Amino acid sequence: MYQRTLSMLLLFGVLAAGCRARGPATATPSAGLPEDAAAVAAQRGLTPENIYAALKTYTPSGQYDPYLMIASGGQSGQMLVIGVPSMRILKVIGVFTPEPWQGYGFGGSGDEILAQGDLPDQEIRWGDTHHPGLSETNGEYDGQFVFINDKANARLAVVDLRDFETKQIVKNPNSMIDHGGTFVTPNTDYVVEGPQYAAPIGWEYAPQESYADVYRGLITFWKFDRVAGRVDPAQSFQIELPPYWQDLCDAGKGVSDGWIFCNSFNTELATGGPEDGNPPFEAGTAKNDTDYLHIFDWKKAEAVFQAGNYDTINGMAVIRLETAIEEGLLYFTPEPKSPHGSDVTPGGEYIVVGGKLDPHVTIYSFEKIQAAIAAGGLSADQYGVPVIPLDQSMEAQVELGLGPLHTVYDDKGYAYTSLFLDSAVARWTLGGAYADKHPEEPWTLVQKLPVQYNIGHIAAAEGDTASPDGNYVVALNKWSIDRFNNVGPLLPQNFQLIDTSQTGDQMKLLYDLPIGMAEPHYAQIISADKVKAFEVYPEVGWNPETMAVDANAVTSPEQSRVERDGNQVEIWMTVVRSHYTPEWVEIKQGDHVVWHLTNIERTRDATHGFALSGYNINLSLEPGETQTIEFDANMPGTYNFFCTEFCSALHLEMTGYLLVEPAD
Ligand code: RUQ
Ligand code: CUA
Repeated sequence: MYQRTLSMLLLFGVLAAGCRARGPATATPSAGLPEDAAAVAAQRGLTPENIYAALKTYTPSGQYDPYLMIASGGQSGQMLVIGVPSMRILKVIGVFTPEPWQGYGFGGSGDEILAQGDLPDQEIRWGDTHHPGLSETNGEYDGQFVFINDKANARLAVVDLRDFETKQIVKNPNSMIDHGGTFVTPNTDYVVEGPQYAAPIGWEYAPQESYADVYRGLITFWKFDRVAGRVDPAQSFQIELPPYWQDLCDAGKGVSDGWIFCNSFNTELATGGPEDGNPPFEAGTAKNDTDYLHIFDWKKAEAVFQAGNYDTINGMAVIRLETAIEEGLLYFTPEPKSPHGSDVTPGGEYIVVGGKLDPHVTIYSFEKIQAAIAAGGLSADQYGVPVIPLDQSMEAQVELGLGPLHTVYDDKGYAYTSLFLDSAVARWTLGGAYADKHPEEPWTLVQKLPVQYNIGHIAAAEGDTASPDGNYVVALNKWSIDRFNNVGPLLPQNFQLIDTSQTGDQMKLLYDLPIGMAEPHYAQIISADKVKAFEVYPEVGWNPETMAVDANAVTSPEQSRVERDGNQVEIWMTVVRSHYTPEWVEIKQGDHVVWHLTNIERTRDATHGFALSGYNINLSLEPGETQTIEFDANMPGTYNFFCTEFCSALHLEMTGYLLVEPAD
């Protein structure tokens, strides 16, 4: 009897949570929770809100998520793939850091990709990934590629979503740190890498006193060749900027296609150094009441680049600041105190900028910006960049709370802004072109939902495309404090899933996902049906680096062989459940070994590993995949190679010997 009553109460709660505005729900006992479910709920102390959240997120075994969240992996240098709404982690993608499960960076083609990001005299094997940028067609995610930056070393990586593997890393030849990227232009013509802390172009030595004259900002337009699946540095260019600290950027789309917007701070040109009696950076960079939103005409910049109107610095085309001013590529407009974020509305009409020390978001009108540029007569900043007065560019300001950072959108005319200091997600109404989408006042705060804690970025389902979906928002919280079991003083980050399917003040917190591997920054959430990944590689012998059949693939054990030419030994090996062919490889100390391995399986998930003890070699060979390793057999001895994936009942038997005979 108690359980029957409880189940009615619980169901009532579930329904009430779903239709609070529509008056009391009238549940019948027969529609209640099953008694055993009600007992579980009672035993676990679940509230009606908890049960609603569980029903919104629980994903039965074998069912797929409708969305994939591609998240930055922060200091891990990697990327994460997470199912939404289940919040199940599906994959860590090795990007800037060797990744053992994928055999990325332990002898196979990952070594070459990682080496593309090295400096001439320094190997770099980690990254601080910040902002994933999915490739777009007409301002919509197209599911083909995702790009991400490494803030720590100013690099950019290209991941192909056919196999979720990194294909290319490019090192910015003129910057050593970046931040405001990656983001793409609406058809992925360019992958843009925005700068951060100013430095001399090419990071050459320049003393602090030369800051205003020599230090510069630099935004990079990496040309993306979609057919090759690679960035083409020869077709890429940069624009020199004043030494403000350009921060977060977004590409215009729709009506603002062809333009790019970046917030900035430190227009004070603060150089810090309290040890020399200067204000420290955090004070010096926050002195001015306003900084500058940077407004770029990238289509015109592309034309200037194509006309050859640039300097080549370290092999890269750099459009000089004076050229950018003369040609009308760059404009400024003021932004309030310590701005952060720059997020273009779905139709491209407005640009929303947060203010770390301002309770408002400021909304700029692209139309007004264009009118001001056309009217001319603008005054200039200290570097000669034309400045559009705020009252000529601003559409509205909305007071949201403390520490507004980033903004995403939905299909109901709402914007969602992360409030770092308030630890909340603010839902507010767009006006103007969006006012008829919702019944509320335009440009008004609708709801502030507390999150746990210190939210940085925010992501929404298809939330920065031309047509956001509007079902889910994820808060990417920097602190988790008391949310999880104590695992020591270094705490996981906390991704919190929020239900945004209902209008008005009905956002609900659904689920927490602890990220215990680094501090991710941004994430994007793509509709899962847009991603058409391979189930197995299309043909036996597939080389994931070239995305074609490898000339050294062998398709059957009969073709396996070992050939010697002087001290060069070349091995063609097949890999299949549950053996390597050949199983014994005998070479001599000092031999140079080139070893081709082909997984000839056609069965989904029949991945084999190849670990070679002692030689720091470790591969993952997915069905159909070919990899080549190359090493000098300097250490004599008896070594096993073995499979690291539990592929079959005879997985332990999947091994072989490498005998390295000592040189005499
Ligand atoms: S920003 S610290 Cu993405 Cu808010 Cu980098
Ligand atoms: Cu192949 Cu284990």
